[in-house]
Amino acid sequence: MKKALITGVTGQDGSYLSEFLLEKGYDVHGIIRRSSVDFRERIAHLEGHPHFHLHFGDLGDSMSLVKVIGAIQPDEIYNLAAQSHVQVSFDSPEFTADVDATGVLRVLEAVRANHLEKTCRIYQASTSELYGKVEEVPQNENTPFHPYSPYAVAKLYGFWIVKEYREAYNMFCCSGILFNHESERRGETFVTRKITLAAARIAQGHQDCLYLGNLDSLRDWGYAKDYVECMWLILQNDKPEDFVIATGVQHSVREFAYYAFKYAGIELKFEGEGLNEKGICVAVSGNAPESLIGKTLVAVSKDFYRPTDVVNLWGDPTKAKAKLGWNPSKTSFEELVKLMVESDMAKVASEGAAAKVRTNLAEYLEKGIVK
Ligand code: NAP
Ligand code: F7E
Repeated sequence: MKKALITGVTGQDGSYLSEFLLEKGYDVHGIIRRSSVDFRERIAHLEGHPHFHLHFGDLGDSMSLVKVIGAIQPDEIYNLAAQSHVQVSFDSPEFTADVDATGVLRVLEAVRANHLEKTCRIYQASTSELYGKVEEVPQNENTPFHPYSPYAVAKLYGFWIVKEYREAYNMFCCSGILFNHESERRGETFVTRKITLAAARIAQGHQDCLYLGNLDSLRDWGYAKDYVECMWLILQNDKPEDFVIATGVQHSVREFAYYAFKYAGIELKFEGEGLNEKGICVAVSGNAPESLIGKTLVAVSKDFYRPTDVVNLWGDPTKAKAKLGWNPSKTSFEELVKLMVESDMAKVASEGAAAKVRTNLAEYLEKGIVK
């Protein structure tokens, strides 16, 4: 039985990848951080599975990585752990660098310290944020990088150190350059989930208005459940190579909001520009209250603008399609928005006002009010 080690197992991707690898018959080991609060909601359903094991470790602590990797002797490592929020990286740039840059080096060195460099394959969670202030559209494996946030700069180090260890020590280590991927399990401060939760709460009378930043920002959004398959495919390839993983389709934040509200039963019309733009309710359907008609339900706040923002991400997955046989169109943009809204409609219906309290906290975190 093959053994896989996942860092970042409690995150969105870690939870889907765990399910995927368990279904493939792997013995799955995950690293969790020792913390004062247990927050393992995304993997709670896997705890108790005979082939799912958790170990304490931290990307900031090389000794813990050497110990865990030595004890497990994994065939594959998926390094998904990161401070993954771009806005947070402006508030905590040093922490972000330590985890997202030096943390990658610590994983690679822990593999070498255990003399596993010939047998253990390593996947590094790289990102479309490397293209940052983009120099061409769409972006593929040959597009020049231009990182545009402390997060992206840290991830660029991760990308290059993986490439360096591949060439210097002949290790099977590769980066998946993944474009944005979302799901029902997406963290609540990322724009898609913030929108689907807000649309559900507004439709059910628990919130008055959703405040967003740059509505013009363009992203290539896919479904996280489809993307974790690619992480595995990259490690099953004959040789270690880096791959762009994307849908090849681009939409704006405004479009995402339009469809999310539509699936929550609210038709929006956007009026105005920049900070004065508003999404006004022009019609309702289903159980959404008629009293919403005429109200401003989406407004723009400068609190959610970034010092430098990446605004034109659009991936070209040709190489992954050809070499890995991966299908980038399994879940369409509209299907993705719909499944996220349906999940949040159900969540808000069962949690009611409690769902609002949680997200207010998440917004405080994003704005940096709670450090
Ligand atoms: P996520 O939901 O934010 O999960 C991040 C994970 O990293 C969590 O399990 C977190 O653990 C863990 N972590 C953070 N700091 C750590 C540390 N010092 N030591 C050990 N674990 C630590 O992220 P995601 O969306 O699943 O993304 C997975 C990876 O892909 C990340 O590296 C992200 O940067 C990258 N990526 C994501 C996307 C995307 O669109 N989702 C696109 C490209 C690349 P706690 O639960 O303890 O906080
Ligand atoms: O922002 C704009 C924001 O925070 C998307 C991470 O998984 O994907 C993710 O990073 C866009 C940006 O994701 C709000 O300015 C507008 O242009 O959802 P996001 P991200 O920054 O693209 C990449 C690939 C990763 O690697 C990261 O780990 O939406 N935006 N208004 C907003 N963003 C947020 N968060 N909140 C707003 O209110």
